[in-house]
Amino acid sequence: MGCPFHNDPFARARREEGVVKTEFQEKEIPMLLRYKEVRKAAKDWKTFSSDAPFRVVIPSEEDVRSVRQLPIETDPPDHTEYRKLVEPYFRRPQQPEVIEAVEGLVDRMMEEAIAADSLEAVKEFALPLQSRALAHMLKMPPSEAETWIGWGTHVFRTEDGSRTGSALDDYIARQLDLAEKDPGDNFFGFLSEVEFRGRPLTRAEKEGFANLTFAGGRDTVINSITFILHFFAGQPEQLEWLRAHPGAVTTATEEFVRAASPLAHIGRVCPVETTVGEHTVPANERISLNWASANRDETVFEKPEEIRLDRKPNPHVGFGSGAHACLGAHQARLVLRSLLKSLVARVARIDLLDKEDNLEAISRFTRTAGFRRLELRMHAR
Ligand code: EMZ
Repeated sequence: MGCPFHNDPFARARREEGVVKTEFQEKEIPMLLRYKEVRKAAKDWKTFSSDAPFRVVIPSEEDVRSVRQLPIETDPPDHTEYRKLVEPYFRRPQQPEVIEAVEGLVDRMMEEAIAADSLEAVKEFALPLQSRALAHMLKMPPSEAETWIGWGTHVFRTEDGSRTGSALDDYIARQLDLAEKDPGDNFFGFLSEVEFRGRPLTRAEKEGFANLTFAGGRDTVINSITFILHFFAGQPEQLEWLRAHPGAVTTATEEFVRAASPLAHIGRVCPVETTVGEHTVPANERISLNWASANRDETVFEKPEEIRLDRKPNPHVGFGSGAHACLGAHQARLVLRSLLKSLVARVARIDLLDKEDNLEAISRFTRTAGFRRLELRMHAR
C-alpha cells in the first residue's frame, strides 16, 4: 500500500545541489536539503550553534517576541540542564491519566464534528483540540484553553500575515504574576518554584520556557491534524486499511509527521567561518536545516513521495534531530494517535467540501503548510 502525495518543492535542488543559497532578511544563507547533512549538522552544535537568541527560527522573530525561547535557543551544557528541568511536564502525555483525558477529548470533539452538518476543521477542530490537549499537559484548567484558542493558529502571525505577539506576552506575564504570589499545581507554578543550578529561574527564563511552549506546539500540531483529516478525505480506502490494521496507528502517526513535516526548517548560527559543500558561512552567520526536504530524501526513504501507513523503519526528522529533538513530541504524538484511533472507531468517511491551502514561502521555494480553511463533512460509522 502507498499513496502518492506531492508538496516537495525542494526535490530538484536536493538531488542536484544538496545545499542551496536562500535569501532571508536580505541575506543569502545556505540551506541544507539532504537527510545525512541535515542530521549531521543537527548533531554538531559546536559548529552549528543554537546559542543565538531570536535567530534559531527563520525568519527571525526578533520583532515579534520579547524573550529568548528556552531551551531551544541554547547549546549544551546549558541546554541539557534547561531541558531536563521542564521534561517532567513534557513527559506527562505518556502518563495514563493524560492519555485517557486526551483520548476522551478527541472522541467528544469527533462526536460533535460528526453531528454537525459541516465543519471548518482548522478553527472548529484542530485549533481547539490542540489547545485543550495542551491544558491537560500543563495541568491548567480547561477553561484556559478557550483563551488560547482566541490567539489563532499561530501566536506570532495573524490571518492577514501581519506579525504580533503581545497577547501571548500579556498572558504569560499575568500567569507568572499569579504564580509568583501563589504557585498552583500547574506549569506556571512549577516554573515559579523549580530551581536551576541551585537558584530560582529568572523572570526572563520563565517567560522563555512559557513562550516556546505556546508558540512551538501550535501551528505545528494544528497543521498535522488537518493534514490527516484532508488525507483521509481524499483516500477513504486508507482509513479502511487502518481500520483493518489498528495496530498500525503508531507507524501511521510517524508517517504523517514525516509527510506533513510541520516545521519545514530551522536555523543554526556558525560561531566561526564554516564551509558546507561549496558554500561558506561567515562567522556569526546563519544556516538552515531543512527537515521537510530531509524527510523526502530518496537515499533514505523508499518511495518518499508515498504515504505508507505501515512504513518501517521510518527515521524521519519531522520532530527535528539531535539534542534539540522536539520537546513536545510526546504531546504531539498523543494528539495525533488519539485522532487516528477516534477516526477509526467513529468515522466512516470524510467529504472534502472546500479548502484553502496555507502556502509557506521559504525563499524561492513554496510549500503547503496546512490549511487556512478546510471545510469537511464527517460521516458516522
Ligand atoms: C518556535 C518554533 C519551534 C517559533 C518547534 O517549533 O515554532 C514556530 O512555529 C514558532 O513561531 O517561535 O517556537
